[in-house]
Amino acid sequence: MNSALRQRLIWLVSSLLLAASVAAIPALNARSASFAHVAATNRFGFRLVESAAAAHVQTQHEAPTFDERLAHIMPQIASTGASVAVADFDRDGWQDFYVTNSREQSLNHLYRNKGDGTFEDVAAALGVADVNQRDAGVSMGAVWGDYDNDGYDDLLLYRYGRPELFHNEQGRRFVSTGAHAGLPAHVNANSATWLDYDRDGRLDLFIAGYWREDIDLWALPDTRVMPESFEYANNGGRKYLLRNRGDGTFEDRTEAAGIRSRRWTLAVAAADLLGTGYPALFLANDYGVSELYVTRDGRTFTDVARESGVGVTPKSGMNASFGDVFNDGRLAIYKSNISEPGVLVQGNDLWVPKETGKGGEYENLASSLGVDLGGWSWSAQFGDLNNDGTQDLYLVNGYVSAGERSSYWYDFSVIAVGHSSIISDAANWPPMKGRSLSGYQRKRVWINDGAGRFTEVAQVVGATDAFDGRAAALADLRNTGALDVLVANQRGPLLLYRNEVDPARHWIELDLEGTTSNRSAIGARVELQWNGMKQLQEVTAASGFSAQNGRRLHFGLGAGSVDRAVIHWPSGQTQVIEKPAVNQLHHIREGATGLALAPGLADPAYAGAPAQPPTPAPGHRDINAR
Ligand SMILES: [Ca+2]
Ligand SMILES: [Ca+2]
Ligand SMILES: [Ca+2]
Ligand SMILES: [Ca+2]
Repeated sequence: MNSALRQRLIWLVSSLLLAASVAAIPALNARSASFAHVAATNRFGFRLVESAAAAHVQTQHEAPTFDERLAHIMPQIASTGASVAVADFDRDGWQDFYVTNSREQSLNHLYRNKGDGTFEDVAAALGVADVNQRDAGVSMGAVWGDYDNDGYDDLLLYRYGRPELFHNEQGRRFVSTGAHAGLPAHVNANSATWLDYDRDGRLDLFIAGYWREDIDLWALPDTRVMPESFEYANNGGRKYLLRNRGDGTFEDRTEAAGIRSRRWTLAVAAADLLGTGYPALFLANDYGVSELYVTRDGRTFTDVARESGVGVTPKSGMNASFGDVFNDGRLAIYKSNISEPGVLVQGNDLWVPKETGKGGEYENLASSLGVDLGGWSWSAQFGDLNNDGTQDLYLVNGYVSAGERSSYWYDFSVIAVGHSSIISDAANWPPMKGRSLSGYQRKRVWINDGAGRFTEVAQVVGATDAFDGRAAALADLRNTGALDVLVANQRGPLLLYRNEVDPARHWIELDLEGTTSNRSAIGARVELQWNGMKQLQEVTAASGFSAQNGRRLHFGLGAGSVDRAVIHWPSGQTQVIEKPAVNQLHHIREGATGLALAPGLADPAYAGAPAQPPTPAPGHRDINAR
């Protein structure tokens, strides 16, 4: 442990008791929020209205109960598993979402969007509800991707237990691929994503372990299972890079690819961050530094986190998301950490590529842009919430909300400065005894003015909940051109914030479908040229913490129109759409506008694909039909 952090922690040991007073802040803010909410649309161009119940979405996340030798700190051990992942699984033009639960025998939910503002839970009927058991494990999250390119998104479920891949049978049911797929037998995973790292047109999988994979959390070998350090822990779970063979099976290429991380990974996301043409993997790690794995040949990866700057300062990484925050065509990385006023202020990281560098060098601008303090932060997602053409940031937080006037922070800081032999043994961790640890926190909604200033507006626009947020996902659930917000809370309800955006503001959405590239278009990058400016977005799978946004790209435009959309497909093709109509969702198939296919990339995997997509929902336009 470096001396600066040690001093800070020792200092807080002697100065605690401040944490309890933080719990009073949400109540004060709630009082002023009701006045401000009315004017929010005028002031910021949008407001959020929590409407889960009206949308017939009523779920309550429940946590598992692990080995009784962890009972004294169970709220910390069983602190994750509330997740949400968006996809239009039945291809009816309305985006649906999957919600996980984590108690043994509890049920997960698949909310099918009925298109009338309400949802129905079809998880049980379609075979993806009853997936939390003592032997197979309990859900930590899920991520959608069409691994067999049949046009229907398939579902990868990751657990503290056995990861499971469900094949989507044309939106009518899900069938577990079981052991046939060749996935690992047991991973204590908090994150996974789909990416086509070798760009062969088939989605590959990355699953990141948190706890060691040989640990059965219901039957510990002993209590020496905790991280060996709060800053330099290398005794976490292994990672899995699983290459899609194209026959429904996956091969483990982790070792061959040079990925040997043993860090405690909480979040992973993939995008072409360094302009190699291949996706890079960013890993947000708890108890240590981040990792940034880059490939230039689609075979081997190198961790460039240290030289790029993103992997120097050890913190408590819990989020990985990407956004072009300055509309200059460069993706910044947002990683969340822990900040507790007066106690421990790590600050969240916003890693922005340096202008002067040739690529691959980042600087942390979170503090100077005002997006560093987010409490005990989890998911943070970029998206244009107010359709003005800039990427805003929605963050959820809160760790354990229990006794409102008692805090575990003092005991937590004592264990944090211990010797590794002390820290790594759960038996040494002080009992929580019903106390809170960074509970009841205010969420953050940062609006980006495009010039380097973010304004925090959560209470004003209506994001006033104080649950222990884990996953947040953004998606236009009503096909209105506004990004609605889904929030999955640990031991709390799933929230659906309907986004009401000033209708005078223009938008455009692009629903990309690969033909030579993977059909989900994951890794496709769109540069939208608009009003003499540009916005860059890349289609990703996992984003945030245990979350997946809607995969359609949503761009706000203010009062503007679009000059052109330049699409860089993972196959290497570039496709240009001139002057696409605004206030429309456009469905764009790779290569369908008559541009030549790159030679040698025709893939027989598409031979059996449906020739026609279903009829688009109202408000959609199939750009290929023009
Ligand atoms: Ca649907
Ligand atoms: Ca599929
Ligand atoms: Ca592949
Ligand atoms: Ca904006």
